[in-house]
Amino acid sequence: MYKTAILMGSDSDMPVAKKAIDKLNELGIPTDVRILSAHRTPEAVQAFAASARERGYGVVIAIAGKAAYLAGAVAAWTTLPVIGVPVGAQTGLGGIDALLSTVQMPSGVPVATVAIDGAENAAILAAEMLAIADAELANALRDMRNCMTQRVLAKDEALAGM
Ligand code: RP5
Repeated sequence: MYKTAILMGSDSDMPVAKKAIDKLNELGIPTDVRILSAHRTPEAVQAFAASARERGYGVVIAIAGKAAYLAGAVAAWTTLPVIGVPVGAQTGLGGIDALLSTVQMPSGVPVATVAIDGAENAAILAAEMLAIADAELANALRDMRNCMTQRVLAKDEALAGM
C-alpha cells in the first residue's frame, strides 16, 4: 500500500494534524508525520517533496496556518496529489488567511483544499485517492460511511422519541 505523508508547518499545528493522524491510523494506512516549514526550512520541504514518490508515498497532506505556503511549496516539487489543510479557526483571522493562501493556487499546480482545520476530511480524501487501486481500503471506507449514516439515523430516531 502507498504511504501517506502528513506535513505540518509548525508543532503548533499538531492539534489539527492529530485529527488526520487518528483517521489514517483507524483506516490502517501507513503514515509518516513531519514538521516541515515552507518559510523556516524551505530546503527540507524541497528535499522531501522531490523524493516523495520514489519513497513510496501516494498522497501528501500539508497542514499550515497564517500565510500558509506549505501545500503549494510541496505541490511545486511533486506531481503526487497534495491536500492542503488551512489552520487557524482559533486565530485572529479565523483561518481565512490560510484558507485563501492554500486554495488560490495558480493554474498548473493544484492543491486540493479542505475546510479550515478540516484535517479529518483531508485524511478521508487521501484514503479515497489510495482506494482507487485498493479494494480492501475501498471496503473500509464504505463501512466507515455506513457507520456514520447509522449514527445519524440513531440520533434522529432518539430525537423523535423525546
Ligand atoms: C505556519 O505558521 C504554521 O503552519 C503555523 O500554523 C503558523 C504559526 O507557527 P508558529 O509560530 O506557531 O510556529 O507556518
